[in-house]
Amino acid sequence: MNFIKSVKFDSSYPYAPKLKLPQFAFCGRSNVGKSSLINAILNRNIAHISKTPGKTTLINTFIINEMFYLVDLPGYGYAKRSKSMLKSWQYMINNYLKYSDNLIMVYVLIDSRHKAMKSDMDFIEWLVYYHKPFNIVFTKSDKSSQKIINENIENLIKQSNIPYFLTSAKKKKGIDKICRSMRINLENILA
Ligand SMILES: Nc1nc2c(ncn2[C@@H]2O[C@H](COP(=O)(O)OP(=O)(O)OP(=O)(O)O)[C@@H](O)[C@H]2O)c(=O)[nH]1
Ligand SMILES: [Mg+2]
Repeated sequence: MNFIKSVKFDSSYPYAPKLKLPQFAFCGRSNVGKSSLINAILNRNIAHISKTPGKTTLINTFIINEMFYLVDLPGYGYAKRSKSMLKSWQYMINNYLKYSDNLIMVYVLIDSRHKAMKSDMDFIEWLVYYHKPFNIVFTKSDKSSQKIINENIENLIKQSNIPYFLTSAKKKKGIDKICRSMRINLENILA
């Protein structure tokens, strides 16, 4: 089941772009695995990955099947950058999400090894406040025990019914489920 037929790098934007086609956006703390997840979904190394947090500083967009975008956003909460730089990133991310009228889904990535942090919770609250559709994606499941992962999932999801995925970009775990869900979301908006 591969619904990815064509992939084209579109652009690296230093500002919030106004995109015309439907979009899936990938957000989360620096180093959580946004670019790796995008590569796993697209089944190629097209988004830049780094061991150093803060690699993606621009909004990178990829056009899929000449029909929709995957949007790789800079990570939030990276402490080693200056305060003013963090503010301008935050502003760019928030501005993009706030004014994009063709946003199908925001994937909020959380490292499955750790409890969600304050910056994650703040970001989720922001999405709720602005009525943005979002799902949670727990990343790097190959790096931790099932027990810890379950605790971290339970801690965040609790009784809420936010859909979530458990993934490993490295082991290609949970990737099919995300693809299936993306396809259903696309079919719904195009119907
Ligand atoms: N073991 C393991 N490592 C992963 C996985 N996903 C990402 N990584 C590693 O985590 C590091 C960061 O991955 P990126 O995909 O660059 O993370 P990012 O969220 O795009 O980071 P920024 O662009 O800096 O915000 C890299 O060293 C990846 O190889 C995974 O599923 N398993
Ligand atoms: Mg990145």
